[in-house]
Amino acid sequence: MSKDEFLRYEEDFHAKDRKMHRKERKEASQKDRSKYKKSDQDQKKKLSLDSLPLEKDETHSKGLVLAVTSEGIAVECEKHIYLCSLKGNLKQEKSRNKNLIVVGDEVLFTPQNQNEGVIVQIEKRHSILSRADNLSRRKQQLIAVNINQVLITSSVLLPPIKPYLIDRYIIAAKKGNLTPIIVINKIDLLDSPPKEVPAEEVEKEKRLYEELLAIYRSLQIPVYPVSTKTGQGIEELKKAMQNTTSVFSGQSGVGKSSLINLVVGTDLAIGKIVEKTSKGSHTTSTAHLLPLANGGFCIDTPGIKSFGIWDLEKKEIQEHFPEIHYYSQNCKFPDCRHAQEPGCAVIKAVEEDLISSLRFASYSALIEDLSKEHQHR
Ligand SMILES: Nc1nc2c(ncn2[C@@H]2O[C@H](COP(=O)(O)OP(=O)(O)OP(=O)(O)O)[C@@H](O)[C@H]2O)c(=O)[nH]1
Ligand SMILES: [Mg+2]
Ligand SMILES: [Zn+2]
Repeated sequence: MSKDEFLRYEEDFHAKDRKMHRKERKEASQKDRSKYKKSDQDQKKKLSLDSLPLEKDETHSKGLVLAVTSEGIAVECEKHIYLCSLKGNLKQEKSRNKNLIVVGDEVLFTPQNQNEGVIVQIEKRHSILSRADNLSRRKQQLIAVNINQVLITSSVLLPPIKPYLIDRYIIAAKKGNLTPIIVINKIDLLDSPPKEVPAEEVEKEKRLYEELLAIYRSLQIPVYPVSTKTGQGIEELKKAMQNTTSVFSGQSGVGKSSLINLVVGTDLAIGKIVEKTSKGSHTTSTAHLLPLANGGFCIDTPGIKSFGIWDLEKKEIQEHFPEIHYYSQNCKFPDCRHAQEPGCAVIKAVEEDLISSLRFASYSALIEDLSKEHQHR
């Protein structure tokens, strides 16, 4: 599949006549297959194939996972895109994982014909952005892998900034070996707020925004205030994304796809995909990997509603809040939970505004979440 064909495929995938296309594709691939004798042999051996060692003459190609859809895994190899499936034995280890393969994965695959292949191996990952599965919380849901930085994207007013969500992403990033970077989009709305938002809410959001800038700058986590409407901060963001790999993640509607359109440039026709897949609402439904003109790539992901951190132990939470950890050394009790204990230096520091009450609220909510989970076990 060429890149153009893949883009078309993506559009088809979301089109109303989905079934029709599936049928056409099946017929096309059957036609294709008949041209390849080796694939026919593979078919005959299908039942025992999984347990056999790889054939000597079987060639494996190295590829990069661009997207995982219900129709297949799009793998890029030398500018060509194959729609792949996972080899049977790779599907086994499922107990703790909601998904086994994700955008950013490097794989070895066996091309079956010009458009299709079978993934035989997933290479070791150097970073993982994941979260706890929304429903059960017992499974890890991979968002993207092998990425250097996560652009934690939020917006002001529509929808409003959610500090606790940002804090959760920061922890997930650090646990997964990614650098956290905060992007606050729709900055234009602070100066020209939408009519439906009451003035006091705008004022409140402005104060929250200023406070967050101060907090994260003091924690040395970069913050990029941006606007796709005015172009503010876009050049700086572009620079931060150059020659590296980034994943945009955050709530739905904050402007991840809009930002990517601006940064990646219109020549790649990304805007078209986003528009066509969404029938007006612009909602991204699958994670995509997109190359950048000057090296590196970025990943667009569907918006999330909530974010549970995967594999987080209660005792490690405090390490992720350096300012809380710092003041906790003066608590009267060494095992102080900073709840209602007498002589708690953390609560005192919050009261004296030495620790941000927003950060303390994030911390307390995480502790409470984990306590609830333990009760359910
Ligand atoms: N005022 C204002 N609106 C913006 C800005 N950036 C994006 N929007 C609007 O916000 C809406 C959502 O943008 P998207 O880019 O689709 O958001 P998303 O984060 O990709 O959303 P999901 O794909 O659902 O996760 C669109 O209507 C955009 O026009 C901005 O800087 N300012
Ligand atoms: Mg989107
Ligand atoms: Zn304490």
